[in-house]
Amino acid sequence: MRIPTTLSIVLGTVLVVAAGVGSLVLLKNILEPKEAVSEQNVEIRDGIQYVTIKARGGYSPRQSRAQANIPTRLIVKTNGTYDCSLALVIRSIGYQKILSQTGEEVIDLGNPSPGTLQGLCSMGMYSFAIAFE
Ligand SMILES: [Cu+2]
Repeated sequence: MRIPTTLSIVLGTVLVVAAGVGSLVLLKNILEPKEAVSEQNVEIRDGIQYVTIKARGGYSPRQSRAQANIPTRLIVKTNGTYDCSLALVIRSIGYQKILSQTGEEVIDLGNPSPGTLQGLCSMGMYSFAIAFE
């Protein structure tokens, strides 16, 4: 019965390691809520700043920080979105549109001045804000 014993030790070790990794991932998700980090949705590529917001059951992240006075595009991503976050309004730039249920809407914001840009669903239930600094 040597081989089965070895096999069960190996399997046991694999299970313990897998459980350990699983709890670490769980712990990491608890300790680092995604909402807390907004910088990850802002990137500058080839001199253009892209701010990405997900729209589904509201907008996320709700608060973002970006640089003012550089060419900026807002990307609003939908993915099987059927709620009113599809009805996007950005009053300060006179923008209003019903987005497609799955896709990416690219909105040219020009070179935003310092200040806060706010997006809302058409009835004002859901919102997001981007602080340009
Ligand atoms: Cu709404």
